[in-house]
Formats: sequence, C-alpha cells, structure tokens
Amino acid sequence: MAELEGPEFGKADFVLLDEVTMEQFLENLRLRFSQGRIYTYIGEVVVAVNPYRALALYGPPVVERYRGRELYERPPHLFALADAAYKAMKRRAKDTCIVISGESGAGKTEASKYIMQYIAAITNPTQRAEVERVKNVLLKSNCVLEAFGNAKTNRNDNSSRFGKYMDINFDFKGDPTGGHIHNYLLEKSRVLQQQPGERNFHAFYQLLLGAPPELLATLHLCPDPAAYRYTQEGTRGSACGDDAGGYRAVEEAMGVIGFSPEEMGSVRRILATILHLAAVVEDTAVVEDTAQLSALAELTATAPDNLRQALLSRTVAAGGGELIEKGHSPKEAAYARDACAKAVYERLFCWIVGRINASIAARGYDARLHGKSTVIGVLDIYGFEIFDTNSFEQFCINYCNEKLQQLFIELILRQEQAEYQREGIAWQNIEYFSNEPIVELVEQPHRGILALLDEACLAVGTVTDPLFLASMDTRLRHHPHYTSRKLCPTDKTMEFDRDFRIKHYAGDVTYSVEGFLDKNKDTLFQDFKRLFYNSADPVLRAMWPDGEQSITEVTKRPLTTGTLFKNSIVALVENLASKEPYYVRCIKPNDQKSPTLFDEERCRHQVSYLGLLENVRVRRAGFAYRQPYDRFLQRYKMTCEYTWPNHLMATDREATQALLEQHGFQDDVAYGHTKVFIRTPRTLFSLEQERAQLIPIIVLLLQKAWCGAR
Ligand code: AD9
Ligand code: MG
Repeated sequence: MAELEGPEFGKADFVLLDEVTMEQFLENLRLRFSQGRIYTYIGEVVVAVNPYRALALYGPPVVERYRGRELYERPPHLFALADAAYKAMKRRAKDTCIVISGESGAGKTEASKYIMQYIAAITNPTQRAEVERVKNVLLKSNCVLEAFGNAKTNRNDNSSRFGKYMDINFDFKGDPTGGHIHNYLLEKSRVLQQQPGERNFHAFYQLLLGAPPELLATLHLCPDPAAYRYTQEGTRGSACGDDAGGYRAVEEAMGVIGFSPEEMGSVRRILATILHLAAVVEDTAVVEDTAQLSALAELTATAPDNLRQALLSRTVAAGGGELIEKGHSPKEAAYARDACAKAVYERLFCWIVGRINASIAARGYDARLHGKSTVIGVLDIYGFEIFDTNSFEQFCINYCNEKLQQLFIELILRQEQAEYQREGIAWQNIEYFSNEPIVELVEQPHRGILALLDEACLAVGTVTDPLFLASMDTRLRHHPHYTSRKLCPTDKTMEFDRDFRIKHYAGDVTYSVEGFLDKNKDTLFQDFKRLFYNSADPVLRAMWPDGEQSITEVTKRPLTTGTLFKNSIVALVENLASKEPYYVRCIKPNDQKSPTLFDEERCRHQVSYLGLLENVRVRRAGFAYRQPYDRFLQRYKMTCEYTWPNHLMATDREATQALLEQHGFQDDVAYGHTKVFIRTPRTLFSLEQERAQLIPIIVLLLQKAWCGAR
C-alpha cells in the first residue's frame, strides 16, 4: 500500500500534506528525492523527479508488484499509472492517453520508455508470435528514433529534437496488435548549425565513429566528425555517450523492425550525402570540385550534370511558359545547399517514421470478429525551452507546451470544478492561472503571431525579419503577454529590431526574429526535388513524390511551417481530449545533472508553472470517484439489505445514501443532483471487495433457485 512507505519517506500523495503551501510541497519533494523516492502522486497524476542516477526501480520483480494492482496499493510509480491506463482500456474499453510533460532534461523520454516497457511486460501471456513481433518493434523503435531525432544540447545529452505521440492498439484480449507514431516538427536547422557545446543529431557521429572502415570508404567518408562542417562543432565539447556502440544498436534495431539491408544502405548513403553537401559549395565561392561532385552523384544515384545544375542554378519560368536556367550567386548557392541538406534530413527522418509505422500497422484486425480495438497513446514531446538565444524552433516548442498546459487546465482543473458546480456539491472555487490569452496571442486567425508571420511571408516585395517585428509591434502592442524593445525602450535585455518577448506560463522568453521568415517559408527549389525524384535509389526517390511536378506546375504555395505545425498540434490536442488522460509531470531537480542536488529555486519555479499546487488543492477539495446513482446501485446493491434485490425508496439517491450509511461511509461521500461522489479510493475498494465476495454466493443461490424451479 502507498501508506506502507514509512513516514521517513514523506507523503506518497501531495494530497496528504498538512497544509497545501509551496514550502510543504517542496519539502516533501526534496525529502523523497533524497531517498530515491522519485515518484509522488497528486491523486492520479504522477509527479516524477529526475534522479540522474540508475535506480533499481524497473526490473521484472517490480513489474510483478504492480501488475493488476490499484494505484493506492503500492508506492507511487509510473508502472502504477501505466497499469491504471491499461486497466481502463481493458475493462472499460476506453481509449486512454498518457501525457508526459516537463522541461528539457526533466526525464520525459525515459519515463515514456519505462511505460512502454511495462505495457510490453504485462501483455501477451500466451506468447503469440505476431504480438511479440509488434512489441519488439515498438520497443526497438525508440532506439532508432533517438539516433535520428535526438542530440546533445546544453540542457540534455540526449535531448529529443522532435515531438512524438505513439498510439498502441490493443485487441479484445488486451494484447498489442499494432501502433502508429506521429512525429512533430523536427528541429532540422540543427543539421547545419549547433550552439556552442551542442551536437548534431546522434546518427551522424554514430555513422562516422561506428561504421567499419571499409563501409566508410564506400561512402567516401573518414572516421572523424571534425572533418565535416556540420559535425565540427559537436566535437568541441566533451564526448557524449558511446557512438560506436550506438551505431551497432541502431543497426540491430533497424533489422528487428524490418528495414531491409538495401534500405539501411540507402539511409547511410543519405547521411553521407548531407555530410558531403557542406563541402561541395562554399559560402564565398562556388567550388566545382569534381571529385566531391562525383562522390555526391554516386551516393544519391543521380546524374552528375543534373546534380551540378541543381547546386549551382535554378530553373525559373519565364513569360510564355518558357523555362530558363538562372545561375546562383555564391550566397544563393550556399543558401540553396543548406535548404537542401535540411530538407534531405527531414525527409529521411519522416521516411524512417513511416517505415516503422508500416511495420507495426495494425493488420488483419476485424472489428466485427474481434470487438472494438482500443488504444493507449503516449505523448513525449519536447519540453518548454528557454535558451540564451531563442529562435523560431523554441517559439514553436513553447507554443506547443502552452497548448498542452491548456489541455491540462481544461481537463484537470476546469472540468473538475465545473462538474461540482453543476451537481450542486458545496465547493469553493480555486483560483488558477489560465494561459488562454497566450495561446491566442500565438494562434488566433488574422491577429496572432503565426498569422502575422504568414502574412509577412506572403507579402510581395522584400519583407525582412525586422519588418515582421515592426508589424507585430503595431498589431500586438496592447497585448498583455507581448512586448519588444520598441514597446519598452528602457529594457536593455532586448535588442531593437531583433527581439520580442512573450510572457509564457512558464516564464518570459525573448525570441530573436532572425530567420523567422526563412524558417517559416522553408523554401526548397524544385530543382532539388526533381533531382532526387529522378534518383535511381528507390528509397531516396520515395522521399520526394513532389519532385514529379515541373516548375510550371508548381503554382500553389505550400503551407508554411508555422501553419503546418499549428494544425498538427491542434489535431493532437483534439485527439488527446477525446481520450481518458493520465498525466506524468516531470521535474528537473538541478541544471548540473547531479543525483544529489535539489535546487530549490529551480524546483519551485517548475512546481509553480506546472500548476501543481492548484492541482493538489482541486484534488483535495474534490472526490476521487463519482458515479450516477443508478449505475452505482446496480453495481453495489447486493452489499446492503435495503437495496437488494431492489430498493423501495422514493429515489435512487436515497437508496444510495442508505447503502453508504449502513457501511459507515457517510463522512467520505457527497450527494450531487445525479451522481454520488466518493472522496477516497479506499471506500470504493472495500465496496468492490465486498461485492466480489458476494457474487459467487449470489450465483450459487440463483442456480439453486433455477434448478428448484425446474
Ligand atoms: V528533452 O525535452 O527531450 O530535452 P527529457 O526527455 O525530458 O528532455 P530525458 O528523459 O532525456 O529528458 O532525461 C534526461 C536524462 O536524465 C536521461 O538521459 C537520463 O540520464 C536521466 N534520467 C531521466 N529519467 C531517469 C530515470 N528515471 N532514472 C535514471 C534518468 N535516470
Ligand atoms: Mg526527450
């Protein structure tokens, strides 16, 4: 039982604090962290502190302790939450989702992996081969996605640079039969450039440091990341993990997932292509290094002449449908090359996700034969970020976190309060911070920042980043969450014509507009698309279906990055809102990655912006379970003489009241207009137990009665 933890471990549920104050909350968190008790509940929400050390918390014996148990029967754990989501899915055929949030380095990705590991461990007792295969693919997909989508940042050595939402499908037996991964906005600018001390995506170093020399020779590569412009910066900091070991693990994982040797060869050649691209065109002069060009042509399986042409010029439609070739200036050529490198990597990443999805697509599931297929979704998305310089990527990431926070407020705080009011339960409203105005500032049609950015991108003539800033300054000057140097000239922490600031729910973030227009437009010349579409490499070719169009057909402007991202996040939130949510709130105890340091200020800040105190207050004032009277009676009427087999009272409410009073639970419940509310899980648990004991007796009695009647 959760309460089996001794008092030396503090409170297993923040609801049990003597007083709900920040000081008590932090003290409990600190005490538990110092004793390796990294999980604590707020009702059904798991608060997790990153231990920054390996804890013996996840092995098979621990899985067994949590399997099939109720949340409050064991010390707080991610496994208990995973089990609760699983039970809801299996018993009540509910689609559920587990939303993991917290800032960069707080432990979201690790948590998501433990949850998947638990679900894999408790399912498929009969060892069905296809289910085992699906489980293996689901587990191995993490390794591959992390290689291509994670990188060392100054916040986290293994930072997810993409968002991931994974649906796991279950059959009527509760075994996983398939899954689907949605990926969100990969930070592809990292391919070109990294902040001091950071690295490019792991996959590049793994290839250079892990592939056998003969293989590297076929890719025209040397085993030295410092030799390539895109990976140079990453070699300056301390070493990061075991890249060579990572290479072998990824190769093995890709094999398990079902990538063919040919496909894996293409993936390696595409990585090599990106590394070579940096050398083929230099920023100040167009270098026509034939050796480089032919290496690139070989790696991409394209015609050298077409490749040279795509790198050094672009095709434009002149009047009358005529096509002319326009040579690039060195600057333009460098820009085009960079856009190409980013796009190739992004498409490679999306192709890999698609390939994994193809391997775990729920196949052969016939709902008419097998009943409804249910889903558990696991969301592990990049955490809120504040860097020294914040760009378009941070803007998108932080907007996404605002949306998820809004969902949390919506589901946990607002709906809870609204229901008590609706049911006429005595209730004191709890003040909480609503971030709706910030979400609107970003996404409102016609008026929000994303709309203004699109407007600037679509404008004819030259619109620059500073002009976009000026338009925001004019249109958003009265917004309480927006400011800039022009609107606040004395604030020297912002630069004129460069910075704007948003007051996010998690803190103020100053963004530099530099690159906003470019990253939002995300232009890639059709010449590259056509080049790759005509590649003899089937994998590379498959990534560029839009290369089929000729320049004269490319008329419609594609949606901008910002708008695509917004649409995908809106869809994500709608999807999450349609499921029964379970929450993990991750906290980063310090910025030094220390297993012992509990930085009180950093933790205070996170507890505050995650709204955890409000969460405790709502929960404490609230009730763990609720059920309409008729359903409640139907389930428990056999436990009370007044209600079995049918009650004779005027209303179901009175009958429920009689039942609960007979059990002595009257202090733990409240009676709403249509539902009964039960404060602690224990009450429900003892009702359940009594019911379970009575059912066999009733069945026996009924059988006897039936036989007697015959
Ligand atoms: V980011 O938003 O992707 O940058 P995450 O995902 O929140 O971030 P991550 O899960 O990658 O953070 O955790 C960061 C590091 O903390 C891991 O690489 C581990 O070294 C460490 N960590 C996190 N959780 C645990 C844990 N339960 N046990 C041990 C952990 N170490
Ligand atoms: Mg992560």
